[in-house]
Amino acid sequence: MAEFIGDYSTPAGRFAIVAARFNALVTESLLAGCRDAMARHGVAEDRIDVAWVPGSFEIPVVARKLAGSGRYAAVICLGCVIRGETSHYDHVAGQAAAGVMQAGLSTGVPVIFGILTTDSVEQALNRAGLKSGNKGADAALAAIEMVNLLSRLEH
Ligand code: INI
Repeated sequence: MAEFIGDYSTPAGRFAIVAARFNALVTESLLAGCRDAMARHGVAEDRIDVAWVPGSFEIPVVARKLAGSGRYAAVICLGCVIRGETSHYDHVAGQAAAGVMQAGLSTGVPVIFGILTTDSVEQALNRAGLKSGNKGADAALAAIEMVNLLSRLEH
């Protein structure tokens, strides 16, 4: 029986991060956490490109383009959708999630969902470097694990 698992050793290749400017106070912290985790795992800054989009709704189209370019081992998507009083949240959060999944499935490149979906600003801040860790760092680890797993599946 073969068993495959990706580890957190320094992965090969370049990485792209797609970050939303909406709720930038939160997404800039996610990006900082993501970059820090990449650096701690041996991925130098010059192996990382960052693309900024207006909001989380715009993340999938850019993630799809970058993932399909053949230039990146993984694409990491960072955003923050905070529930308001209208159904806007559901549309933005739902379509962002579906689009990120679609970008990965249609290209075969890991496209990581680092988009916070929270009920409040406090919850979002807690997940962007306060009480609940930094989901940008978690997204970096997921990307590294997936790149290493896919590499093992190929060899
Ligand atoms: N975009 C977000 O990333 N987070 C949000 O909380 C948000 N809310 O609540 O409206 C949001 N809206 C903007 C959206 O992503 C698009 O940029 C906009 O609709 C233009 O297409």
